[in-house]
Amino acid sequence: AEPAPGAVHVPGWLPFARQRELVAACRDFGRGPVPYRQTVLPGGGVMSVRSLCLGRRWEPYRYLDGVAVELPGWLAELGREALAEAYGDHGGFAPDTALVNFYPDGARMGMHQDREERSAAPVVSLSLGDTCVFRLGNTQDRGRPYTDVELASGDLFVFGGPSRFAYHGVPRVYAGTADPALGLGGRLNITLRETGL
Ligand code: MD3
Ligand code: FE
Repeated sequence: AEPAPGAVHVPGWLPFARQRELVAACRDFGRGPVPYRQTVLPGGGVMSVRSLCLGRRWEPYRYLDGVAVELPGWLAELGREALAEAYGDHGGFAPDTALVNFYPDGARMGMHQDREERSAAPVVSLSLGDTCVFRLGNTQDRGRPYTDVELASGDLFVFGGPSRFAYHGVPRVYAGTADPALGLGGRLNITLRETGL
């Protein structure tokens, strides 16, 4: 489905076994030198989401900047496969960073734009665990018009073209909606990007 120009939603793209592997990998990432942390925004607010950044970091994820954690090659490759699936061609997409966001029960992400990357390349998003409401807005402001889409475990979403610079957020996560066999309480989202840095 293409809820907005350049925004492509592929429900259930990841097979369940692959989802489980990704959940395990995200748990292992957090045992490394860069733990999941609540990000403090430039305005002083603290996000309820816990984030971990692999590979190249950009604002506001440059905390612990001295510590290098490589982006695994298999994860960058998964990003290319995802883009090929959504657009029919990966178009040379070469992600150099992965942002892993963990949403414990009650966590949300306010409406924002992702403008700190120095690249207009698409963003690949993979969802795991609890289903959420993802809100894709316009490029002007945080308000209407926007489109609400439910993102469930295994869903792929690619944001390219005009949607790349649209406001977006996660107003709600439905607690306890994940398959218990996934071994995850809450929601995980992995975004793969080119920072252009
Ligand atoms: C739409 N993450 O990390 S998914 C973020 O589910 C972020 O954790 C949300 O927004 C999450 O910045 C939403 C992915 C996403 C990422 C970048 C976008 C959606 C986007 C850029 C433009 C439009
Ligand atoms: Fe974002």
